[in-house]
Amino acid sequence: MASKCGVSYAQGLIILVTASMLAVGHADTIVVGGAENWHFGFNYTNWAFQNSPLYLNDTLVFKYDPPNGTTFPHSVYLLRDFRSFLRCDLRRAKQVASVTQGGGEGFKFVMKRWQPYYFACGERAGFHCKVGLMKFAVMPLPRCHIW
Ligand SMILES: *[C@@H]1O[C@H](CO)[C@@H](O)[C@H](O)[C@H]1NC(C)=O
Ligand SMILES: *[C@@H]1O[C@H](CO)[C@@H](O)[C@H](O)[C@H]1NC(C)=O
Ligand SMILES: *[C@@H]1O[C@H](CO)[C@@H](O)[C@H](O)[C@H]1NC(C)=O
Ligand SMILES: [Cu+2]
Repeated sequence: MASKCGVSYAQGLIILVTASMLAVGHADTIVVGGAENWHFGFNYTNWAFQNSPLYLNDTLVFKYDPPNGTTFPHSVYLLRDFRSFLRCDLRRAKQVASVTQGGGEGFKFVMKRWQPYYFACGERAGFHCKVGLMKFAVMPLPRCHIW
């Protein structure tokens, strides 16, 4: 994935310029959990670990069925910091997607800032986050370093 960034000096300045032009505006769309989507009991920390690195402007897609008689509701929150992430502390967390927004094509979140993002499901006062493992942290990287 990062191969575009691995331009060596031997490949010359022309390629470097072209590569950096291509890199601007390039971004991937990643479904959180892959085929598992966003559900209770899947290890999203492990998923994030296996799918890293992610990059600035990449889009994360959270897919989960809206609540009905048979499905459990889920949601997406951004936790405030690493400490609240560890504890699944939802106080002062920011809801970014409601229980209905994960339907259809899913809820899309673009990581626009160079900062850690602490995602969690906010349902059942942290139970989904804590026991259901519905949380993960991402630090999106700049796609290309300029040497
Ligand atoms: C991310 O997208 C914004 C607006 O679409 C753009 O201005 C910015 O350069 C992009 N950043 C990166 C690292 O590609
Ligand atoms: C989830 O995955 C992480 C990273 O692989 C691992 O350290 C952790 O023990 C796993 N958690 C559970 C409850 O299996
Ligand atoms: C609830 O949603 C699930 C998944 O979309 C679907 O399989 C199920 O039939 C739905 N149940 C009801 C009662 O609508
Ligand atoms: Cu949940």
